[in-house]
Amino acid sequence: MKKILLGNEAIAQGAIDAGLSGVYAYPGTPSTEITEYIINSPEARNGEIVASWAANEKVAYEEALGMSFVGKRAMSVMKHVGLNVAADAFVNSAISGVHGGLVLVVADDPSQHSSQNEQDSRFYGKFAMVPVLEPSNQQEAYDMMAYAFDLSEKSGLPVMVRSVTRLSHSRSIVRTKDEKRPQNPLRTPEDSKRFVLVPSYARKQYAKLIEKQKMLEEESETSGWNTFIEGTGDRSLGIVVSGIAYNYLMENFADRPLPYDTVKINQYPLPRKMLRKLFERNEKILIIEEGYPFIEEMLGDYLGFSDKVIGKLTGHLPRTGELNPNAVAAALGLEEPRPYEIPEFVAPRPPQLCPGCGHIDMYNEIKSLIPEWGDNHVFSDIGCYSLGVVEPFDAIDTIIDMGASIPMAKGAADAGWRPAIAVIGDSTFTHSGMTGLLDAVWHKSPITVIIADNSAVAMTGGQPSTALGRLYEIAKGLGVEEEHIKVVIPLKKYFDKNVEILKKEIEYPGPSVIIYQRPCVTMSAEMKEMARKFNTLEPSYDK
Ligand SMILES: Cc1ncc(C[n+]2csc(CCOP(=O)(O)OP(=O)(O)O)c2C)c(N)n1
Ligand code: SF4
Repeated sequence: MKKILLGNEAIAQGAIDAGLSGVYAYPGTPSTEITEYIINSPEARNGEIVASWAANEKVAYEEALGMSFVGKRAMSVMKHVGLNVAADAFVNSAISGVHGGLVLVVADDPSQHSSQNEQDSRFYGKFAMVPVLEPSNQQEAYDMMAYAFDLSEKSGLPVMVRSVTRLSHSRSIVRTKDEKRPQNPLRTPEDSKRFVLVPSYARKQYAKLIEKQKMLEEESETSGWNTFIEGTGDRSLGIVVSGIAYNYLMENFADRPLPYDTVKINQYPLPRKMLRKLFERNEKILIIEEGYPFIEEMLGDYLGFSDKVIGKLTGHLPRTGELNPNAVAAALGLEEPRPYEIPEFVAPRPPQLCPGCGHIDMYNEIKSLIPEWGDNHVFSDIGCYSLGVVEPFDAIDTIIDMGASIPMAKGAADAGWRPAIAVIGDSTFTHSGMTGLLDAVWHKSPITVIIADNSAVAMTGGQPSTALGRLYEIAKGLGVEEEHIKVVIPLKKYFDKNVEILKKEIEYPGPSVIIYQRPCVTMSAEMKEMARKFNTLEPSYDK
């Protein structure tokens, strides 16, 4: 069947057709549509496939690992920085190995369209010593999923599929299979002790992982995903091109044959024999890859004894941002680059909070007190409320990674900085803020934690928040004294009351929590109804 699919949808459909039993994810651009597609699939709706948002990426990956342990095919999906959160589970699951096929899909964001950095997940794959697959187009993304699950079961290892924004978020015709592979039956591993990573077992498992590397390299050589493309005879240059960058290369040769021998990389570890042949036959080697100079660092001459390898490290291609066909044309020294620039379809405009958003009232209240405190007292986090950093608010001073606001406020308070305030969203709080608050409670730190509770994971499109209706009880359970857990409603009419509460809690020399509760105005009717049902707390205003 032919379908027009986003790269993310092709990945999702490929997984469904490959016998997927469960997907576990935490939302994050550019990966979110993969899980949303499966959640909305008939298979998930009728309960054949478990499709759920987890509290964070580590939890998501571990849930997928649990499903794999009992023999089923499972997938975990996240954005690149999410893998920092899941890294402990991911790296250790390469040591234990998996049972049912386990595929980790990571979407990288070169150019940082919607991210704090443009880190390249391939390094994590290499670090964990597991296979990495990198599709060049939507069809490959679809086809690769079946292969990824097969390879995971054949090698007994998790397999990473790496996408990038441009692939995840562009559409193309994809031919899908008419028949779905049935799901695996429930069956636990015969050698289940390998999942017990105490040193006596873990050492053996690590040795096995090392042994498997030969087989993985052989697989990269023969699977058909890596290809040696013969050029028409120009031996001045050979090319190594990976993932989506293959399209940028071929756009320059749409109307003529490729003159250079080219190794197209879609699978790691790198295919040594193919690359050796390329190196032996050609004078220079240009490496074209989206992301960090990952292949280039491996193949390049670190000590500079020769200048055979060129690419991002040698300045032939840009180090930052996404590649494009023009950048590749320049690296190839093509005299007549294609006669058009990369079009700007959407004129860039600064992001802003939606009219009527509760975060606006919250920041107006915080901002009214900043003249008293001075700058650099408000540590914040990642979500729609990050927009408190721009005008007209200019109310927050740090945004580093999900969950950093509370520990940073505590660290500053430890150093004697007063006041020390953390502003964190409801989903970010349950993702990775709770442990920071527990620490602050244990040390009786004088910090004020403002939870911007809009009952949704709004920034990534309004997914349900695992925090819904639970924040008060969580804060209480973590040990915050009840008289210092306040609930306020960020509406203009409560401005004075909210500022009064804020001032009082900031004066309190211990940890306090103020829950600013008002649902995101863009939420679906269904989610608004859920919020009405679960947000039952009375605001902390004097009667
Ligand atoms: C580790 C990590 N995972 C995912 C993301 C993507 N992301 C950014 S903000 C956010 C959630 C924000 O939700 P919430 O804290 O409730 O704030 P809101 O956007 O609703 O105001 C997510 C998932 C990220 N930046 N980092
Ligand atoms: S999506 Fe919701 S939380 Fe985000 S800015 Fe708009 S109203 Fe505010």
